[in-house]
Amino acid sequence: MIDLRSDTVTTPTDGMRKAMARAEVGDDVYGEDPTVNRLQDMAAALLGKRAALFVPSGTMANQLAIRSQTQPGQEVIVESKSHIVRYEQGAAGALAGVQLHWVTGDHGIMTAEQVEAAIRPKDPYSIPTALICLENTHNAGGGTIYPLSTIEKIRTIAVRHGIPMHLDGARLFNAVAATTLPPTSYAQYFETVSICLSKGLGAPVGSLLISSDQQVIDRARRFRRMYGGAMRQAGILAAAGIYALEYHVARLKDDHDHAKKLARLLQQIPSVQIAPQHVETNIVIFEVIDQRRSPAELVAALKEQGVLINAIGGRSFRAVTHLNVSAKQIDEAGAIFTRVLAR
Ligand code: TLP
Repeated sequence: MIDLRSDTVTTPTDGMRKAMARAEVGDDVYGEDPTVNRLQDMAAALLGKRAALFVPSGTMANQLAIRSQTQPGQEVIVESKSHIVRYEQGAAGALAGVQLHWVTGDHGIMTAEQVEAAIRPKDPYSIPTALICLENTHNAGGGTIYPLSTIEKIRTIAVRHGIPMHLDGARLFNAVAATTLPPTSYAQYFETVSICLSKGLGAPVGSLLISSDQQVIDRARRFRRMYGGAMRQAGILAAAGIYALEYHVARLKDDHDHAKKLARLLQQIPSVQIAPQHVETNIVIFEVIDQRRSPAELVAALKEQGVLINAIGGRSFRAVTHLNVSAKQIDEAGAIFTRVLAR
């Protein structure tokens, strides 16, 4: 089976499993797990920040960023197709008590003008804007890379209004691999950044919230406990994360080449609508015009032939490349797509 549903389906490599088995551990609620501490220090240093917190999921990292930098009754600016809006089960409202202000970007990318227009005036009637969140790469936008110049312009506006910024960098290292820019070049514009180890980087579990402000991380540590995310001998998981950051960043480039190849193969199928120039990293979003079969039926027909993808609403589908999919399997997947979709 060629599983292109997500890069979250990756499984630990032999080298990663060995690192996990060897990991020195302690009780992380006491701050005594040396491997967790090493991962946190490593991640903070990589992004040029002061401190980091290891958490079970990307969702928790984003939610801790929101909870730790806002007060109930405030507003957070987010892109309308962002993970925070679409896939976090309303957590920002339910857990942080904030309201989300959606801005619709182009392939997930908001302009500085749009962000500025969304900032509420400081008057007795308006809800205060407390945080601006960007997503890089943008998942539902199609793995889009945020242009650094756009981030810089948004930052200038945020600073002018005294509003902190959070980056959902679940796939920040895909942007890093694609642009060859250092992670610090992106991270410098944000008070907090979340990164996921369990997507293209291939770790089984784990994300980090990273910040330039030790107090934000201290608050996030307390809320992590509140949200049930404080773990004990988590060094076994952190060891996988360290291994992922050491060995699996450079190879993300292969996933991007595979995604571009897949996009070119899909483009040749008459019923498929795709803009290969928008495939910038490891996510391929395309539409299938098929009057006879529903999206669920198309997914089932592809599965029967050995390819798994996700239907993501309307006539759109998402295929994601990752370390468990080889170049040969991309060619095989292309042939299966042609066979099933051209039918
Ligand atoms: N994305 C998953 C699904 O939840 C949609 C996927 O298959 O792509 N930020 C971004 C940009 C993400 O894409 C995801 C996961 C998360 C945060 C949350 O990470 P987890 O799943 O670890 O909570």
